[in-house]
Order: sequence, then C-alpha cells, then structure tokens
Amino acid sequence: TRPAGRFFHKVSGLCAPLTLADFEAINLCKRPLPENFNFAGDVLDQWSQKEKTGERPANPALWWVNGKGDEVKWSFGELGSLSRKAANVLTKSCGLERGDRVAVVLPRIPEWWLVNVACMRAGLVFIPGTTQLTAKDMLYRLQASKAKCVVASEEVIPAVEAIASECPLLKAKLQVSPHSWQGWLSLQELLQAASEEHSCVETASQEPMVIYFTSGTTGSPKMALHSHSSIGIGFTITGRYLLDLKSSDVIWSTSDTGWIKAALCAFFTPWLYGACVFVHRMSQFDTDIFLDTLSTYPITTLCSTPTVYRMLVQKDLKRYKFKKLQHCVTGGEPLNPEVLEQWKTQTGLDLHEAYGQTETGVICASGRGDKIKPGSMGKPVPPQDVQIIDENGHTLPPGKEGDIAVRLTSTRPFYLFSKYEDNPEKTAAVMRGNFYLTGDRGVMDSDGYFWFVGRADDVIITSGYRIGPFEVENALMEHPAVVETAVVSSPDPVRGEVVKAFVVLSAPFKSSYPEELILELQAHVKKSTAPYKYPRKVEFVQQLPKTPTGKIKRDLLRDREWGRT
Ligand code: BCO
Repeated sequence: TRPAGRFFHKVSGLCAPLTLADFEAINLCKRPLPENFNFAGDVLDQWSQKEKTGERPANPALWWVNGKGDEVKWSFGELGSLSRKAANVLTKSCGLERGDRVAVVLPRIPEWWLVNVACMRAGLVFIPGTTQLTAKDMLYRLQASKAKCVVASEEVIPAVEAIASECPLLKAKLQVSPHSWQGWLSLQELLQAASEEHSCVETASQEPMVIYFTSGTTGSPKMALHSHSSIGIGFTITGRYLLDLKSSDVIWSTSDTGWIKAALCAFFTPWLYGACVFVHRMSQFDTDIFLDTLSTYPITTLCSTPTVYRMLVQKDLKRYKFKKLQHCVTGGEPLNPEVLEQWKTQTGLDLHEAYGQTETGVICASGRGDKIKPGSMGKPVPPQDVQIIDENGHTLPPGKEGDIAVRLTSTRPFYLFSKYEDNPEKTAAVMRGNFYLTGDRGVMDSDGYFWFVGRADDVIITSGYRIGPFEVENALMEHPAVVETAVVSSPDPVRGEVVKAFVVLSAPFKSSYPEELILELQAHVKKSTAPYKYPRKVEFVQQLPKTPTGKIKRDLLRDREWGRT
C-alpha cells in the first residue's frame, strides 16, 4: 500500500508522486492516464506537504466569509486533517462504504468543501444539489440516485424530512445546522470526536466520483456521472488555459454549490494549482455586497455568470477599486458584447468567456492572453476537438451553422462525463457517429472561434441555469387553474432569457384577475420545484399550437417570443 496522501506512478520502473506538469501532460495526451487517482490524496495532500516545506506561499486553501463578521481560513493541512475526520464520520458514524452515494445539499459553507473532500477520501460518490431544491425534488433525487446518506443544512432539512420515509435506501441523515433535528446526526458534534487517522482510498482513475443532476427537454433531470479523473485531472487545462492560476492567487467563483461550475472554479481547478478558494456565503444575491467584497478582499480572479456581470455593469463601477483583481472569467450562458465592453470600460479588465456544460467541463474559451472576439465563446480548449457538425455527423466548414460537438477518439476521452447513470438510451442519444453532441447550435469562424446560436432542443438557459421545460410544465399542471401549458424561453435584457409559460386556463379560473393568477402560479411553481425555475413570464392563451398528432409545438411559441419567423 502507498502512504496516505501520496500518489505514486511508475516511471521507468520507479515510483514517484505525480506533479502538476504530469497532470497537464495527461490532459494533452502526452502521458497515459494513471491507473489510480484520488484528488484528495494525490493533489490536496501534496499541497499540504508543500505548505510544510515552505514551497507554497502562506495563502489559505479556503477563505470563507459571511458578511456578518464570521470568517474561516483553512490551510491545506487543516483541510486535510478535518476532511480525514469527516471521512471517518461518513464511514464509521454513518456506516457508509466505498461506492455508496451521498447527496450533499449545502449552501456556500465550509462544510460543503469538507464533506466533498471527505467523500473522495472514503471513495464515496457525492451528489451536489442546490439548497433551492424542494421536497419533491429531493424525493426524486434520493430515489433515482439510491443515495444512502444525505448531508443537509437548515434550508433543506424540512424538505428531506417530508419525504425521507419514502427513501428506504437512505440510512444516514447528517445535519449541518445550529439546531438539533430528531433522527439526524450532527456533523459538527461528530467531527469533534472523530479520529484524524484515515487512509485515503486508492480509487481507480475512472471510478465514479460525483453525480450531477442535469435537465433535458423531456423527463426529469438526468444523472451525469463523472469519474475521479474526468474532473480531478481533466480540469487542469482549464486552470492553465482559462484561469491561469498560481498558488498565490485568490479566486472567487460565485456559483451555487449545486452546479459543476462550483466544482470547476471554486474547488478542483483552483486547488490543482494550489490557489486560494474565496467564498462569500451570500444567501441572497446583492450587487452592493458583491462589489464591496470585490473591493475589500485581495481577490485576483473572478468567475461569475454573464447575468451577474450584466447586473454589475448597471452600477457605477468607477466608484469601486478592485485592488488585486487581474482576471475575470464568465460562462454558463452567452455573454453579450455590450457587457464585455462596459466591464472593460469601467474596470479596465477584459472578460474572458468560457463555454461548457455539466457533461464536458469547459470545452471552448477565450483564454488569458488570447485575442477576445466580443460575442464569441472562444476557441476549443486543448486537447478538446470541438467541431460544428451536420445531421449525419460530418464536420461543417467555417461559417456554416450546425451542432456543436466534441470529437471522440477511438477511446472515450477521460475528461468527458462517463454516462447518464441508469439511462443508456439518453447516453446513446447524445452520440452521433464519433461525436458527443452538446445540444447547442453554433458556428465556427475562419480563425477557429466558436459563436453560440442557441439550443438545438427546448432546454432553457437562463441566468446560467439549465432548465427543462417539462419540469416547469409538470409543476404548473399540478395547479387546478392549468388545463394545458407549454414552457419556452423568452428574451430578457438581464437574464439573457427567462422561462415563459403559455397557459390554457380551466373554466373556473377564466374569470380570475390575470395579475393575481400569475403571481399565484409563480408562487405555486416556487413551492413545487426549485424556485429558480419559476416562469418569470406567463401568458394565458385559448389553445396551444399542436402537430396533427397532438404534440405541442414549443418551437413555434419560442420563435414567436424571439421574433423569428
Ligand atoms: O427573482 P425572484 O426574487 O423573483 O426569485 C428568485 C428568488 O428570490 C426565489 N427564491 C429563492 N429561494 C427561494 C425563493 N423563493 C421562494 N422560496 C425560496 N426558498 O427564486 C428565484 C431564484 O432565482 P435566482 O436563483 O436566479 O436568484 P437571483 O437572486 O435573481 O440570482 C441571480 C443570480 C445570477 C445570482 C443567479 O441566477 C445565479 O446564481 N445564477 C448562476 C447559476 C449558475 O451558477 N450556473 C452555472 C451552471 S454550471 C455550467 O454552466 C457549466 C459550465 C461548465
């Protein structure tokens, strides 16, 4: 067995820990993927060692604030010892075994980072989720994933309590809360008593590490499964090419913990490079708090969605001094050139756009040092072979619109998601020949820059969220006022696009005040499913356009919204 926290691989018959240069070489296909890899043991513990020997600057690994005066700063050493304790809590107190699944539904609090690292150490598969999830959402996620444990905070504990009896496989509930909940174990209390002795599990590189629930046009969200290497090693190039991080950097990524963007910019990529992950608890987004935070703390790198930048440029940014800020990154939805220009004029900084999705991580970007073409999402990030293809899987020349796809070599690239768990049909449906289909339409120009055109399906991309119309329609249909509904995207100056519902009313509600009924329907959706999905626009119609076989023509409604014929 290897010593805990040191990764060894064979080089000419000798064993040596892998370095960052090795990870980059693996990404660039200059070196094979090692048989075993575990981010906690092979990356985080190496930074702990470097802290001890003074090879890393005195920069915290995690720096958390909540705007109320509370602050947590952990070195890699502290993160290591706390996460070993947490791994013991998960295996000993919760009785979990390697391969078991753990739903981790926590807001931006240090325990989110701690529990995820602990899961990696113990070989458990973690399933992040936003704290906006409702009881119905939690029921679906816990049942579909067969999770054996849920780690939840105050925001979601009542939702879990409401449905836990319908999840027979759920054997442990771990709370992160100042109050005591009956039937829940307390992470904080158990950590105090837990041993720091823990041997990191030697996970295989391709062993499952994390499951993200992600929305599609039809049905409930799918489970995109990623391995230890797809994220743990696969994000290295994003760190080099897009974020350009050093161990002295402090990166603030504002994504909710439920999305892969948090893993990308607030976890794996920064820590691969030994940088400090800065976190503001901010339960409700607020531009003033945001700008004060950026002025107060020595943040060097900012990562947020275009919607956030759109909200920020509406303020007088010249009033603020972002002393250390050098590099700004955005992604999750298209960025409009005006915002890029306004940000540059007001702050003097470029805005580097990245394009990717839960299944792929970042695949295109305007990297640091690259020429930025406003409105374009940049060029493929090496070694990704991104192409525009036609319906037969043939590549299209520059200037031709088609499907944005990633070419797969003879073996599936390790940095892609492994599959949609328990869903071979959906996994097969995103393949065309030897290409993975992103579901997005785009154009490549003659310089190799990619330009986003829109979704090829009915998925709505709003404020950086990916929302399936079916999920919103389902929630609306539960309301007695709704006979039929179709949900599509509609343009919005701040959020890029928003969810719009066309609703056919039932007879008793036809005489209701429309404004009041809209508010009622919106409130209903916010209660039924995660509130970020609620329709910000609602229109009552007599009937919905349909095909001769009775299928609702969402595309017709969407085209009308976007002024397309
Ligand atoms: O706007 P409203 O006030 O009408 O409604 C908001 C909330 O107030 C409301 N809400 C939240 N919790 C609630 C609740 N209502 C009732 N009960 C509760 N418990 O629901 C609405 C939620 O909308 P929101 O989340 O957009 O909120 P907000 O405050 O407008 O935030 C704006 C953003 C921009 C900060 C937010 O939309 C955001 O964080 N967006 C980014 C999403 C993201 O990180 N995406 C990345 C995905 S990963 C990816 O793209 C892959 C890249 C490789």
